[in-house]
Amino acid sequence: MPIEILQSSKLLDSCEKALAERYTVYKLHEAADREGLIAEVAPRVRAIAGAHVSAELMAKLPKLEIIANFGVGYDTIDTAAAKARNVRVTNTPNVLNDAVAEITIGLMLALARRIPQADRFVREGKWLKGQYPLLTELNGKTVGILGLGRIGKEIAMRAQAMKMRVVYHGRKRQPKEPFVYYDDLTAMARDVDWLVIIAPGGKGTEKIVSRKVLEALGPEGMLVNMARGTLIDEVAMVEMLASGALGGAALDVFEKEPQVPEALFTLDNVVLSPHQGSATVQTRDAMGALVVENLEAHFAGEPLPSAVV
Ligand code: 8YV
Repeated sequence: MPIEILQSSKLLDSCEKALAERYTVYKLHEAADREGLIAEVAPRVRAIAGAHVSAELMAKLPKLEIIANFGVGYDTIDTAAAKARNVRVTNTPNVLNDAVAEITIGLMLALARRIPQADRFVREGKWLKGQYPLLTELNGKTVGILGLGRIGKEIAMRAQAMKMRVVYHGRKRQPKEPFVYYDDLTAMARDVDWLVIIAPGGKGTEKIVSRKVLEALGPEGMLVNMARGTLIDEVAMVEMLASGALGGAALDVFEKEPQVPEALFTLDNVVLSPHQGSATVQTRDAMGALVVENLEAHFAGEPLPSAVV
């Protein structure tokens, strides 16, 4: 009898195919009658693949052994509840580091030189009537990285290639890293030209980029969020971008995405991106493969390639 698993969110075709070859998969995210499906399969489901798994859902699945999250960030999985129930949780680290780091630099350049706006300027025939404004460069500037983890380090390396000075803030100093460490985020924001957010989401980091931090970054400061919308006081950010109290922002993630505060749509000092940090075929394929590898290892009784619980 094949092992029965629940899929909790949309996955790549390659990943769904690999899962279907190995397991009997029930697609919860597509179910017209969600509760009906859960009640029917609950006595047999041993795994969940995908994101968004609450304590409530876990409580309905007495045979649940493992949740294989699609994504490095697992803030939509209640890991405390999983731990309490002896349910393992895995994520998809490392395979997305390069993709996220590349687009971070891309968005920084897009914001510094206002590349999307420049494209619109040409298309709208405005170049025929005048010059595009002179803007800024990355070289010579200081970037503060909030969260010098695996992706943060890849961003740091690429920022150095852009001739930027790198400093960082995180839970603790990493003595092996060559960059200056700030134990205070506001102090770092005051000293940098760019603040790049690449720390995990979840309760521990909610709104840590507060109004006070944004004020410290100031009217010349540039903000880049590649992590989760929850890390920023979004209301303060929108207000400050509109008033000029904050210089600019390149945003890949939002508090209630795909809903984006409409006030941002009219602002010229903002570059918006639809949560596409890891969104390349190559990287999403690798993330999907890691979801499958974790499940296979679990059911073979082998060590999990990337366990978080
Ligand atoms: C998402 C991400 O997983 O890995 C993460 O934490 O934010 C992304 O790679 C992706 O949006 C999944 O759909």
